[in-house]
Amino acid sequence: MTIYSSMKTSIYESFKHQKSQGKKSFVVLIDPDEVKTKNIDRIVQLATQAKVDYFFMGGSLIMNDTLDYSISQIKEASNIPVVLFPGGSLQLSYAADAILFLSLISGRNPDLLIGKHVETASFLHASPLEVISTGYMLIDGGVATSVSYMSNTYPIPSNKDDIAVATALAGDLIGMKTIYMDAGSGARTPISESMIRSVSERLNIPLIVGGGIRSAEKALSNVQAGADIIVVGNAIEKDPGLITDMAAAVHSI
Ligand code: 1GP
Repeated sequence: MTIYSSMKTSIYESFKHQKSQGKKSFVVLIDPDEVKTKNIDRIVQLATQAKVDYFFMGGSLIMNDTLDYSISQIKEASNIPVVLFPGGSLQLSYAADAILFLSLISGRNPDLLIGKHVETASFLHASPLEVISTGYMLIDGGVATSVSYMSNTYPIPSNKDDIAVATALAGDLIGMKTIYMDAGSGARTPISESMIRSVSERLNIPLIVGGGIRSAEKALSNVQAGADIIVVGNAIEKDPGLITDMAAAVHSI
């Protein structure tokens, strides 16, 4: 019997279950173009020890064809689910467990609201991947980000909590299953606790937050403000040892 991707919900169910229990999740973001093989081994080992909840895989550019290989390396060494966080429609792999099906709802680029979705829908529907509809919101992080440039969209200004709330609510009302607020990889200023709190207080679906988080203290203050899932990439690429303290801080709630 064919199991269509749209029928699979186990990772999203775990997002919702954790939220209903008031528990928080920690995600390590791996850019398969930037992390060398030896770094992946170390990151996966530390992540397994620290009980990291998920790996997200993705980047803004495709430099090579290492995605399948990187995922298979992770799968050999750990049971942590791998979720695709694609920077483009070439970043698809059956080796992953799920994919964030991203709509860039902070922007006004129709290609990233419906165009790419049409291009990839048939592939995804027939794939074994769990597809998680995600309202993706880019928030100004103080530097021009790859996502902003590549998507040809402006981020939401960092002090406009009301616009962030309205955008997240619109995504929820449209029927998206989760909201991902991202200051962009390497953001100088991560998303403020004030904005996270304002959005999370009004949202019933899981809230993912990332971009420029560099310390366990920041990860903790973000979950205290209402983020359900914290994503860290850059800081861990530079210092994989951060995984232990960051995961412990997020799981302490
Ligand atoms: C970027 O939210 C992620 O899309 C993570 O950002 O690499 O800055 O941790 P960093």
